[in-house]
Amino acid sequence: MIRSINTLLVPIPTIRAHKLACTVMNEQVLVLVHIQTEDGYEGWGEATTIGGLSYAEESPHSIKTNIDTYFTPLLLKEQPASAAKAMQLLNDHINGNRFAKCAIETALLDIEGKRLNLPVSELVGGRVRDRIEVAWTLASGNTATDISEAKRMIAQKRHRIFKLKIGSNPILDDVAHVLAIKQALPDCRITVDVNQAWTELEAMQGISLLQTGGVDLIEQPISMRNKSALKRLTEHFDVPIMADEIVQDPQNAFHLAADHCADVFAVKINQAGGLKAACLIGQMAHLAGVELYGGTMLEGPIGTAASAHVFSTYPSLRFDTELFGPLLLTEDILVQPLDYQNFGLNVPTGPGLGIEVDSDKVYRYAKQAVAK
Ligand code: MUC
Ligand code: MG
Repeated sequence: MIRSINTLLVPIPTIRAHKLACTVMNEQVLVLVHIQTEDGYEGWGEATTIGGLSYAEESPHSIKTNIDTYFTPLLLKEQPASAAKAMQLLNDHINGNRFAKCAIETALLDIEGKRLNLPVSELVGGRVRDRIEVAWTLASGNTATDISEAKRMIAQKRHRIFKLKIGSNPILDDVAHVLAIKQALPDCRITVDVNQAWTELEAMQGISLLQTGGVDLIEQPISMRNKSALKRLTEHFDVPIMADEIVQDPQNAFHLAADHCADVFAVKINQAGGLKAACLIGQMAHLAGVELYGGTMLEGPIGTAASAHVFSTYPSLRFDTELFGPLLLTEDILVQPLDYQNFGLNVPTGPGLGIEVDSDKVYRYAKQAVAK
């Protein structure tokens, strides 16, 4: 029986300003869900998004309000006996709110895994890899700073794949920035993420220049509302085009995969509406011949661990992952940090998510944020 569900907003400063086309982040507000059961188990989930409402339609505050007002009373009243039954109940009674649903499912799977003494990866399909490679996003806004940051990451064996955030400057300026970085790091895979900022015509110009300059992957160049243009770009260019914001729930992902609207899907557990939904998207994409990339909403360690469990089950992860969220934050909330080594992350092996949350610290930070 579920005894309590607490939703906490935990703001943590980033190590530097993180500049995207849609926002500049100086802190990340982690949305954490803590579920406790009558028989003494506890589970944690996370529903973090980016830049308030600038990235997605759920904000940290809407997620907390909706969980507290609608999800929690429903779950406490119905007492679903498993994470699967809980998700069926939530999907029957609550429209949308995929981020909030993901946090609840994560916490319930964490409990289920602890109860069964199995890692979450085994509950959502079974892991086929224990380690995943992790890209880093260069988003300081300055070319020279980005190059020295990348060189530091390579020297520390932290990252050797880099993603650049573009779209907020004139196209030729952005292209010059990217190509300067590609030339400085010729052996590294370089992705650009435009976060929907270009029109189709701008994308034709921008991608053509980036392709000639040897850029390896182009992420969500145009609006998520323009599926047919994404398909046209995918067909037109040799450089792989990756869908991100447009990949939402499994049903929409099914149509995108069947129509081959992109060469690669960036899958995010929150955007998918949960861990099993993200697994389903990965399996469908694979069957349709779409390559996979493990995306992040810049979650802290709870969402990152949950994502790692999911991506560990993908039959192929050709474009690796970007599960670096915890490394962008100035504070950790785990007793033992996640195990980043040798350009990757080792997927936790313990029961549930395989992590121990420092709950005193988390509750203290959440309280301090309310008092401000
Ligand atoms: C996005 O659009 O992919 C992921 C990495 C990063 O820096 O921003 C996010 C969001
Ligand atoms: Mg993206």
